[in-house]
Amino acid sequence: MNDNPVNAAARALSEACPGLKTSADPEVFESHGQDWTRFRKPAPSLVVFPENTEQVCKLVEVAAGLGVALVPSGGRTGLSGGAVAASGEVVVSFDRMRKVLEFDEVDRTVTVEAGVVTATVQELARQKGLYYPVSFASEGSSQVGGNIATNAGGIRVLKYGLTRDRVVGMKVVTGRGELLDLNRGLIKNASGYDLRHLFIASEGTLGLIVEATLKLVDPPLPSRVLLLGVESMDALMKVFSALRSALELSAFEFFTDRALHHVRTANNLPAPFDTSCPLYVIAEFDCADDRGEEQAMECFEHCLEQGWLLDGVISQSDRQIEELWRYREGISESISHFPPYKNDLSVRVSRVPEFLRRMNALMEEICPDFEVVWYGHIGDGNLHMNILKPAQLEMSEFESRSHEISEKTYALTQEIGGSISAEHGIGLLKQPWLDRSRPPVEIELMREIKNVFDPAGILNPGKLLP
Ligand code: 2HG
Ligand code: ZN
Repeated sequence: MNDNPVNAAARALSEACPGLKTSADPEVFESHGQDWTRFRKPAPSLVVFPENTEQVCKLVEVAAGLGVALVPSGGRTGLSGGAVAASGEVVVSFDRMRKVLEFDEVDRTVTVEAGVVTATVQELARQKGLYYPVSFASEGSSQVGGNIATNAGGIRVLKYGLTRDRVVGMKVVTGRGELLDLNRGLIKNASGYDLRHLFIASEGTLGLIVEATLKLVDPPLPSRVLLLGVESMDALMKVFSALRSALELSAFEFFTDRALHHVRTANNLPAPFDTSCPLYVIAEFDCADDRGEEQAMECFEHCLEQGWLLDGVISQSDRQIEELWRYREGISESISHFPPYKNDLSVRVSRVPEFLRRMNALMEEICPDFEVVWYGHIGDGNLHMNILKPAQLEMSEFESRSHEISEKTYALTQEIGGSISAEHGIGLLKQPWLDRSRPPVEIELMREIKNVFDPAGILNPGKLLP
């Protein structure tokens, strides 16, 4: 470690926390100093690996005293730079806090440390005959603490809600080093401000989540998946209404022909059916018996007759369900090498067609030379817009063009009453545009809240808030 002031502070921090595992290995800096975004070079001064809550409390207390900035780090699958340490911060990894602490059969809850991987919670629920419904492509490496810090969504929000809806208890260490034990697994708790919800989606700026109690649900009924091709957004919304009234939908996702092209090329997948369509829908629904399938087929026929559908398939087995989902779940990875400039936009579901129509016109006007790939959780009004970097364009030039595009995209999103982040968070990358989603009075209140919980300003500085 060079002896500049940042490194000296990191060393002082490590000396004041005996027993705390640390690493100054450049490879660990590279792996733990960033998330899945590739727009900032990782440059932490130290990576620390606490093993229990006491160590986290001590660490925060010492860091606050020394004025050392901490960047909490989970599975590092974030897409907004929320876990990037690019300015000599100390990264706090939860990789060594992976204990499943308790399963309560009566409460139907599981209590885990922050570093437990999402898929582990899903598997544990399954073993207990229950279900943890938060599901997304990075569930195999994302961690519970990170899910809570960003209020992770995914593909089953339509039926089961967001991570926020699963958290019934949480232990968190504030920027003052105090340990809060919030809500304690209660269903009803009308005793004033529910601080738990302040920490959900706070992106590590108010406290470090060390433990969570998550509510599980009944196991889902057997399901079926429809992969459908449609001509237009208006037709897609009509199909959504029809399916929603006839079936118990657990997911309703969309992607464009460009997205299909990339996911097929990257994974060598066959065309899902003969007809080429501009837009595709993947809908999953509960289907306990033959009657469920009949209802789905009747609805499918009705949509075809109305001219809303161009083509489609229905899964015939669990294996085919997995195969059909690959067309949607593999998209993000299939374009990651470009790299893409990501946008995670949300509008009210009723305004999706207008938004997409106006966005497409805007992209045509301001960046006809860029390939724009759309997909997302359209049943929740959440659209992922990925702008792909042309191979010959320098990264810096691509970033500055993407910023210009963001200005216009977010102005339109604001006009439509939407949000510039639906489920990926604001982080470092979207921070300059927070005021496109939140009015000045709210940002000021957020800043005051930040000061209450983190008066020394050491928790994930530069993220979320200006
Ligand atoms: C998804 O829904 C993820 O696939 C990633 O949220 C979105 O790649 C993206 O932009
Ligand atoms: Zn998503």
